Formats: sequence, C-alpha cells, structure tokens
Amino acid sequence: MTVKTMKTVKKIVFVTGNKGKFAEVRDILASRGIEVIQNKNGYPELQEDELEPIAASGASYVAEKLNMPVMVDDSGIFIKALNGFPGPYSRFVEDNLGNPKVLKLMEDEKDRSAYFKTVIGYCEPGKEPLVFPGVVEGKIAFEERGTGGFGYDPIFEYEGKTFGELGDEIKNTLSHRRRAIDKFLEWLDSL
Ligand code: ITT
Repeated sequence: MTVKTMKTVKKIVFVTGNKGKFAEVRDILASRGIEVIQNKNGYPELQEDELEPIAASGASYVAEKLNMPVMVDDSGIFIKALNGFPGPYSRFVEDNLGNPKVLKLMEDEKDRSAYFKTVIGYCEPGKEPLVFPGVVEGKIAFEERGTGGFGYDPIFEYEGKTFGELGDEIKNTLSHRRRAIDKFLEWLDSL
C-alpha cells in the first residue's frame, strides 16, 4: 500500500514573526481542520527579486532543522509605477519608510496599479520544497484608509475599498494570501 503522508497532516509549523500573517493563516487553515503552530525563529532569507526561491529555501531549511512539516509565507506589494518596488523589499520599506512615504513617492503618479503577492513555501523533511503563489490586483489609494489588517492594507484598494476598510473577515475571502493558501489546500486534497 502506498502511504501518502500529506493527507494526514494536521499540524504545520508556520515560521513567521508577523502577527497579522499568522492570524490570517491560522484562521483559514483552522476552517480546514489543520492546526498551525507559530515559530518565530525566522530563516535565512535569500536576496532574490522573486518571492518563490525565498519561500522555497526558507521552508526547506526549517523543515530539515525541526524535522516537521513547515510552511513559510513570503509576501510583498508590487507597485507598477515604481517598477515593482518595493516587491521583495516590502518589509524593509515598511520598517524604514512606512505608508506615508510610499504615498509620497506615488504623489504624482496617475497609474495607481499594484498587486499583492504571497508565496507559501511548504516542505516536509527529506522532501523537495513546494511553492504556492497567490496574487490580488488593486490600486494604491491616495491616503491611508481603514483600521483593519496590517502593513500595507490601509493603502491598498480593492474595488474601491482598502483592505484596511474591508476588515480581516472579508480580506481573508479574497486576498493574495487566501489565494495562495487555496492552492496549497487544493494540492493537499489532490494527494
Ligand atoms: P516573516 O517573519 O513572515 O518573514 P515579514 O513581515 O518580514 O514576516 P514579508 O517579508 O513576507 O514578512 O512581508 C513583507 C511586507 O509586506 C511586510 O512589511 C508585511 O507587513 C507586508 N505584508 C505582507 N502581507 C501583507 C498583507 O496581507 N497586507 C498588508 N501588508 C502585508
């Protein structure tokens, strides 16, 4: 008999120091009966222009270290008028510039198009890492609006409302993270 271990995965270590991400992923996976345990110890992040290799290597590194199924989430906001900036540098930009300065950079830009992207990296010990990307297209608002979510949510508009205004429950039905997790769950279900 072939035993497909994945189908029985009920507990996954999620390596993240970001409270907002953890809460979203925990809530989405809880609805599927999967328990997510937060690990805040981080992982060495590759310097890459793409999120996929960063997520893959992070998940693989920690899965070997802990000998458990591990997921990581590498995310960013990509602004068209800024040639995709801040993209993989979104954390650094949030910490050092913040939303007001990003809005200032966008002051004279007519093209407000942007997208959020999440790449979930997943790895079991001894196996190759897998990546599941999710994207949501939107626009950069002209000012911060709304108190929900975290990070760039108050400046990211989806169909007229910022993610900050939509609030966590609605955001979790349509966000980049939700789309990435749905792909991950589809894969789990296909095993
Ligand atoms: P990790 O410990 O999981 O790496 P992090 O916050 O450093 O946490 P990222 O590098 O993936 O994670 O995040 C990039 C930045 O994008 C960071 O400033 C986040 O706050 C922000 N971000 C990620 N997902 C977001 C979302 O759904 N809404 C708003 N901002 C988000």
